[in-house]
Amino acid sequence: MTITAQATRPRRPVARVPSLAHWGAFTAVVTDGRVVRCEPFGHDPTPSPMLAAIPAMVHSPLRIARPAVREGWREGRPRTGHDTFREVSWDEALDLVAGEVSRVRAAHGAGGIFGGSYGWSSAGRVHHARTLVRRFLALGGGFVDQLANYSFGAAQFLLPHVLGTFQPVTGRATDWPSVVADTRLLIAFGGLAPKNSQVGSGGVGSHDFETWLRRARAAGIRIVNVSPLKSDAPDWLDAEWIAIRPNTDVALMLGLAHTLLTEGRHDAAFLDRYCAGFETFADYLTGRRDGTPKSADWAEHICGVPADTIRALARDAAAQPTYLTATWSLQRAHHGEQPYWALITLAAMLGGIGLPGQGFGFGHGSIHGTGLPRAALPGPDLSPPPNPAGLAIPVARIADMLLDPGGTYEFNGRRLAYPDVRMVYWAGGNPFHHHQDLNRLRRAWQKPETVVVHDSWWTPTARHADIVLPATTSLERNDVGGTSRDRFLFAMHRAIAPVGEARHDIDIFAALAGRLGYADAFTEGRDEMAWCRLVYDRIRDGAAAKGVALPAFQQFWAEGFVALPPPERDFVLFEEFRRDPDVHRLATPSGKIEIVSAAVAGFGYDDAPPHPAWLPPAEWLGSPAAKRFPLHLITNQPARRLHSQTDPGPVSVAGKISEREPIRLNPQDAARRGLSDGDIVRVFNDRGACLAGLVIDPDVAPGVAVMATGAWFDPLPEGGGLDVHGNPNVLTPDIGTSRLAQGSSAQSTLVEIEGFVGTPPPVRAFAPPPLAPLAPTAFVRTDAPM
Ligand SMILES: Nc1nc2c(c(=O)[nH]1)N[C@H]1C(S)=C(S)[C@@H](COP(=O)(O)OP(=O)(O)OC[C@H]3O[C@@H](n4cnc5c(=O)[nH]c(N)nc54)[C@H](O)[C@@H]3O)O[C@H]1N2
Ligand SMILES: Nc1nc2c(c(=O)[nH]1)N[C@H]1C(S)=C(S)[C@@H](COP(=O)(O)OP(=O)(O)OC[C@H]3O[C@@H](n4cnc5c(=O)[nH]c(N)nc54)[C@H](O)[C@@H]3O)O[C@H]1N2
Ligand SMILES: [Mo]
Repeated sequence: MTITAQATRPRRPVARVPSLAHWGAFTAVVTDGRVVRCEPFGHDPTPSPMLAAIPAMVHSPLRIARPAVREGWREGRPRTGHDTFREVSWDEALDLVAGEVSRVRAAHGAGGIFGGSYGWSSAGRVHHARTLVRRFLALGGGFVDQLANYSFGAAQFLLPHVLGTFQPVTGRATDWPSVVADTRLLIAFGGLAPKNSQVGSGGVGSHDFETWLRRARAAGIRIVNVSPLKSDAPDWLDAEWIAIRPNTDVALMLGLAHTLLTEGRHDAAFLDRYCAGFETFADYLTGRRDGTPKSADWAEHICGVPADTIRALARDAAAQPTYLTATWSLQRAHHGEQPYWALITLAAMLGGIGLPGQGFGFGHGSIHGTGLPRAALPGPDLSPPPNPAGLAIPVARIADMLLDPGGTYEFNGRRLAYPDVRMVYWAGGNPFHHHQDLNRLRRAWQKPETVVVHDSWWTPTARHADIVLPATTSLERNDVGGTSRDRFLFAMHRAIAPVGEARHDIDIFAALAGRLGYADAFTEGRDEMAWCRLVYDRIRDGAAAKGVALPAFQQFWAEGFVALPPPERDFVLFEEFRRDPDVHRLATPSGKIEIVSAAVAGFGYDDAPPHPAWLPPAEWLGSPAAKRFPLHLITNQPARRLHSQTDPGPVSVAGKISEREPIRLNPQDAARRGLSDGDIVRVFNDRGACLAGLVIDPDVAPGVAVMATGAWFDPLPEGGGLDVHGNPNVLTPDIGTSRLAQGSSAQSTLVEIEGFVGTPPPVRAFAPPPLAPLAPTAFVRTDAPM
């Protein structure tokens, strides 16, 4: 019977295709030209549930079907995010974009075009949109770029002063096997949340973080989670929770350091041989200069951790091999340079830097790959050529730049001026998700004459653009992916035909370069597969130079992946420096770890003094603003998506409460406000407000609210600064970490929360904008020179 039924059902062809997302490698199962399922990579012990969002996103009604132009652009009407778009042909769209690039370049030079285009784009090097837009603009004569990233912008500019390099923040940390074997006490500032290690820029083959955490647990290592959020350490880790007040880690670290110093538990020999400036710092610790000893009692009043706990932890850390880690979130805060400098100093006082399982590391609990053993071989790389204009702003200063052309600012010892940008070109990023104080960004965003965006979906940024070009997704093209922090490299095979009229970013830029007269420079005569081969062959050559043989491209492509060998020995951060600090000097002026930096002193910045110091952030629970806004809002990375990517997909949507992004609050704080689980609440401060769905959560420290980033920005059309969906960046401050690094200060945000009264406005972010039908000549310039 069954046999007959099967025989009569038409068999649909099924293709199985290797592919890769930032959150994992998978096999795309394709039926009738549609991706129906993503099966996790066979070598992945803990695949990310986020893979399940991909099929719905690839075939989503939010896909941009064809090029579109905003009505009102030519008339200079403001960009509202609610405008109607008119669909146009590719030829017309490409003519318009090429025309604008050459018009702005001719009239205003390279400084008129902003192409920093910050954003994660997709996994896969050949089609990495942000790289491609910078390549296109660099080869065309230059543009204004963005420096560093939102992830660790403060660390990137501080650490070279302290360690001579920022490599320790990019994931090159002491390998987990060394920690498991030799650490006895692991103090994790910001915790060790597995939610974050789902993701790696470039793609993840094997999610090994949980495996290593479980081994650390099994080895009996005592683990302390210092965080406002208990769930930053999974329950099964049995970590102790030190519920710290947000943004006060420096005070805790100073309290620990003070205890070590005053009780003579610090490693004076290490400080003498390997560090510069400890004496001066010690004067600060003891209060010899400012009259305030940074004692455990002093620290308790700031960070809320009992002084006895601080003293006991300092003694325990001095008594056994201790490893200190800090997540990147600590430095994404006002004065975010300080906790990193203080952590390094604390590790130096403990004396274990360069020894197995001791010292410090950054980014465990932030991202996939930190501390994972992997041979030091190159990863996929196709960096864009240098920007001939040499223009760039610190990444998070975009609104300042647009609002203040010609205005000056301080940055890492230099005084610089903002360019006068007339055109913004974005491909592969979503600033209307990622930037702080989105209501301010919306005002700044009115400044450029033209905004061009490539995306696959009608994101909030696409809706704030003038010319929108539809890009294919990874499933629609061939590519090579992976990162230098993962054990695998991946072939990414085209699974389906482009959806709608979408084109590959690389082909869009090649067509534009053709119109502008430099197609050959852009393409270098390569097609898609030739680029894939180039990326792979570079890795293969790099590996061969280190004595590691990788298969030829054809074999790699046919098999879909290649596994890289394990390292010969565990990497231990600063092992060589420790062994011989004269031969392996650090690239700092003193050749040592700079606890005091003469270079930083020379800048004369009161917001970045010459040694680690407690500098209260502009907003925290101890600041005057806390009287009106008594909750510190942590906007952490979302467990159910990558930033804003796949927010409309089923995995993220399943986590929403009455369609809004969840906000978590301690039971006491909820009760004080008369709020119940599941309520729709209004979260607000002077910068704006958003709606959210309340989750009462005892794992959140009192006085703290937690809301993930990435809900698609959905401002009320009638204005008023209210986002109805729950993008917390309407609340965050748009200020640099300090004049030194000018990083994002997203984590320094105070808010108040109240119940929302009345009928909540509908969420419209997940419906495409109003589209007027194809009109071939609607946007031909009337003022074009003859
Ligand atoms: N409040 C607060 N804000 C934050 C943070 C925080 O902690 N708190 N964290 C910050 C950090 S660390 C980061 S890294 C940023 C992340 O900010 P972004 O990197 O901007 O966020 P994504 O959502 O990953 O945006 C990538 C965009 O690229 C698009 N895209 C994907 N593939 C392609 C493609 O092939 N072609 C094209 N053209 N487009 C594509 C996606 O659809 C999406 O719109 O957010 C920052 N913002
Ligand atoms: N699932 C998922 N994973 C991701 C991403 C994603 O979008 N989704 N994004 C990736 C990217 S681009 C980046 S840059 C990394 C970011 O990595 P992180 O910046 O480390 O990530 P967050 O989740 O913002 O913060 C980690 C934890 O730090 C705690 N924390 C916040 N403020 C403080 C503080 O002042 N003191 C202490 N002690 N703890 C604090 C929060 O409770 C938070 O859960 O995450 C990556 N991982
Ligand atoms: Mo990031």
